[in-house]
Amino acid sequence: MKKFFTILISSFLLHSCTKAPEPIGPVPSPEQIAWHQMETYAFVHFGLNTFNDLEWGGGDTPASTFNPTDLDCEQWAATLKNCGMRGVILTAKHHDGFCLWPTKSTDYNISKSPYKNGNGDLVRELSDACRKYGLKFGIYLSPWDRNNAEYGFPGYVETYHRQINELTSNYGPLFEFWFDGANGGTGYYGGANERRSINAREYYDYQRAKDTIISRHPDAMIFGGPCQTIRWVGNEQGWAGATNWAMLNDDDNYNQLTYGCENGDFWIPAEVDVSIRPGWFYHQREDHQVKTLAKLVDIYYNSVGHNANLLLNFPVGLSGKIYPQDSLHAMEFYHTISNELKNNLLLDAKVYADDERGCKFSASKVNDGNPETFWATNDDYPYGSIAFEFEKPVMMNRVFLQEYIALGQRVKSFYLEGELNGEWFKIPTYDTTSTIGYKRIVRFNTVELDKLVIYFEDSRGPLCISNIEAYCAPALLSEPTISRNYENVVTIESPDKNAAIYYTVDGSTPIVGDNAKKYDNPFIFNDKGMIKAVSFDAVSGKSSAVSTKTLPLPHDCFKVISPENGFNKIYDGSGFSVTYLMMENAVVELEFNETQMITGFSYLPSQGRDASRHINEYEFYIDEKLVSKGAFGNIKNNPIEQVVGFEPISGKRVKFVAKGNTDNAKSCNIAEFEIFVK
Ligand code: FUL
Repeated sequence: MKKFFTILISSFLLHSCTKAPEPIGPVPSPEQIAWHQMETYAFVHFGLNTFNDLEWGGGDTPASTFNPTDLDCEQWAATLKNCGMRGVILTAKHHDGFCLWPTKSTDYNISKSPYKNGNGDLVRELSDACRKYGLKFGIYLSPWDRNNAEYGFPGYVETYHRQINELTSNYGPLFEFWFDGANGGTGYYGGANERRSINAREYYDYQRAKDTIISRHPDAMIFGGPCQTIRWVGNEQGWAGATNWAMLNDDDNYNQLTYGCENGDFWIPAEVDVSIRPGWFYHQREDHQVKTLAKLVDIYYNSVGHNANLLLNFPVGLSGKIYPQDSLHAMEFYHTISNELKNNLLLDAKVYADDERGCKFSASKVNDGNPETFWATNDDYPYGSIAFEFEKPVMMNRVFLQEYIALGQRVKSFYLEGELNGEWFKIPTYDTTSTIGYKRIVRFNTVELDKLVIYFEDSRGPLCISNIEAYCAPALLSEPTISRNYENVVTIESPDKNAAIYYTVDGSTPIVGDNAKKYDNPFIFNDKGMIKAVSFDAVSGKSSAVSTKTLPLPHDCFKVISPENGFNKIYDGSGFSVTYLMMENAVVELEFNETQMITGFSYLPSQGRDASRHINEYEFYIDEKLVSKGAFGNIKNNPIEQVVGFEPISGKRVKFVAKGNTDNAKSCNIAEFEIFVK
């Protein structure tokens, strides 16, 4: 009897302290939770566009042009694996309609190309390689088809479903199926060459598509369309809102795509798709525009760190391989993030909260390393605070939080406070601290702390926090960028807000604590000269490599004779503000106030994404005498700054004349033009 009562009492106690909070809907499906856990995976855009230097082929590009000479899907898979990617999504068909597998649904496919003499099947090759390298595999199948004669009519819908059928039947487990939002417009359409528009929500019969996919791949996420289970984030720049709910009500509302909807009825989390280069497909002209390490790291914190998954695109090149600079940057990115989030400062910290829902949901669950346990507050407590106490002071600049999303996304607002030597202070963060969701990583400038407290000010119900970590990421220490605008204001920027910047203006190498000045604000520099700068991390005492900017004479030292308008954009230090000149008068002519010893000039073509009309032939005169003429050989493919130098020539008036441009167009572009003098 006694034994019975003991069991009864202990089971009562156990029950009273083990009841989890009620879910607050909507909640994710187990498949969606598994997808959240993938966090980072790759996109590959490859197809006819690659071989025709296009982003959106019209549907009339001959299949015979698809001719990779050295295609190696295993190289893709091995590279992507080494970059920390957990899966790959392949553009099995882009808007041009060309299918990368030997489909029976259309002749416009890989079997009509020279690749493997028509016996290739890229979907097979990549899915096999993914399996071999332990990557999940997904498919992008553009609904819009600019090749198909029946596009816009019922016939194409059947063709499209046939393609979905083939792809879901023959290529192993799929983790994601991507329906692109771009729809309808001009196209070849079997020779009709016209504009066709459809109502995308109805035309494609997405419900049938979803049924087919899910019946064969129950774990797969559906991206896009009216039956989606994950959503587009509303931009292709690589960021989700700092406030980011996984819920959605209205997928036509762009604001909701980026920030989600607190009271949304559906769990439809965001996926951030962004390319490692400006374009989705490979273009040689973008070889110098592979995103920098600093940019990729920022993208990570603005996507994975903002409760979204990151889908990073690799435009496979003409040879059929991922380019070395792309894989190098992506690998550095992976190692940097892994290193930044390596030593969890909270593992050994003492933790306590102001409210706990009994023993099973105690504060200690946030740093027990188990994602299935969580700290929860009582039902009447939709807020709360949690404190971490360190044995000795720690340096910190990242806090990493996760909610137990199986019970819904709850937190609406929180902030961080630190304590050092008994002094409390609020920690200023880089962006708003509002929602958390599956994962939120908060960045701030390095602070020293004895204690960290996180105040959850508002929540949709009792808190359910499964994990909290904190880190001190070393500064990235990329070289700063130096630029001077038309008003002679010099700005120096470091991609890492944690790093200080030091500089010199006399051409000497900046040494922190010696000749270098600390940069706090932009400053005027109205002379010619050389500015050098470094990023400096006070925590490690390390400096970046030195960046150097040679500044020509400021514009008040000369009179602009040509062009009449737009010289301010040519002399503002930005490759993105561009002046276009008609070829018959594509002249930059300047007259110095005083005679100068001229040593050369530089021309920077537009750095815009789809820039064309770069000057590729020029003449250069000093005091009406031709001193240099020539061509900028590879400027179409590699539109970087073109520098021409010569032995010093004394003169007052200089003239740069564009004699040709890369597109034989009537006008040409100039982003920047500078004259160098001794
Ligand atoms: C866009 C498409 O139009 C682009 O070409 C690319 O495929 C990108 C991922 O989605 O909407």
